[in-house]
Amino acid sequence: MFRSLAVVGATGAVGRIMVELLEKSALQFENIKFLASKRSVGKTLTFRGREYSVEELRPEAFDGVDLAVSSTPDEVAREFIPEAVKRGCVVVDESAAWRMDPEVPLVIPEVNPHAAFRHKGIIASPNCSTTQMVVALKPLHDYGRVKRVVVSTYQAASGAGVGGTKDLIEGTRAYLEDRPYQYTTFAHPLAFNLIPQIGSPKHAGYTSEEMKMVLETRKIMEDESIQICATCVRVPVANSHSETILVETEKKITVEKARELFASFPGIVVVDDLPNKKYPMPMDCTGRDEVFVGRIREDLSSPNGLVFWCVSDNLRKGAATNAVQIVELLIRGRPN
Ligand code: 2RA
Repeated sequence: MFRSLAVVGATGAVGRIMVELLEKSALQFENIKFLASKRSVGKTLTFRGREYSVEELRPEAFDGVDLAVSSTPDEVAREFIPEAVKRGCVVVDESAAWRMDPEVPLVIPEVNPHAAFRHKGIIASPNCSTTQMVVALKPLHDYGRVKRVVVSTYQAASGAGVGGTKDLIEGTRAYLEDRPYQYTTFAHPLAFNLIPQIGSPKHAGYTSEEMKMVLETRKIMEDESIQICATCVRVPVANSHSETILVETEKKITVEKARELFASFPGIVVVDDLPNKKYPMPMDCTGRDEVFVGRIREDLSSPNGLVFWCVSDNLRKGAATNAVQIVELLIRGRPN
């Protein structure tokens, strides 16, 4: 049914990883094309030993395309995705443009695969900070029903795009050489600093990034009663987001049980050995497709509280990997 594929935003940071993951996957397509903004037209891309020219993202580029996987800025996704759908193409979208549309399923394949098959042409992939948290919450929710979550994030510079990474590297260099640097992506210096704002002011003193963690989590978990308090912070880490997650469940989950639940859930790796200084760290998780958890302990201040540390590559499971897994899910077909 899906014979031809387009990768939209193929030359961007997430797009490049999508191409790499598709190349390594077992997926086969009769036709594949790579689309990007005018700026990238003429660039070439090698895919499974063949060279492809990057084509311009235009509505007509979707003629004859069955399936697209897309990573673009929100405004581009708002404009082009309806054009693709009009032409019979199913789009897996990494942007935030369509995530909260009630007609659009928001999917993490390990968590709510069934939702993907309700699509009307668009399937959205969640925000990076939401995805890793929800993967970790799902086994706890299935066992003990999650009632409340307090999460603080430590988000890497790469989450803000290539400009974010450049700001971190150049800003660090300038700081060490004691010369000024004009940050282009961040509103404040990131080197040797933290910025407790990601996104724009959105609701009651919370930012758009924090509200994504609240609203997207409830949509994916199909449970509007889950209470979530999020604080999102940009940290001077190159790649991979980290989170401290405090979860209160209806049924008590002991540390041993949590470890067992995490370890048996697909896509989660437990690294939890405090005496031997073993826990997930951004450097170790970069380039990996899983969600890593560690520092699992009881919350000493509440009867059914559990706290843990969660790290994942924001460009991979937080973006490209999840989108490609949705493509694999669609091709594999509905779970029984
Ligand atoms: C960030 N979560 O890290 C965003 C990217 N979607 O800025």
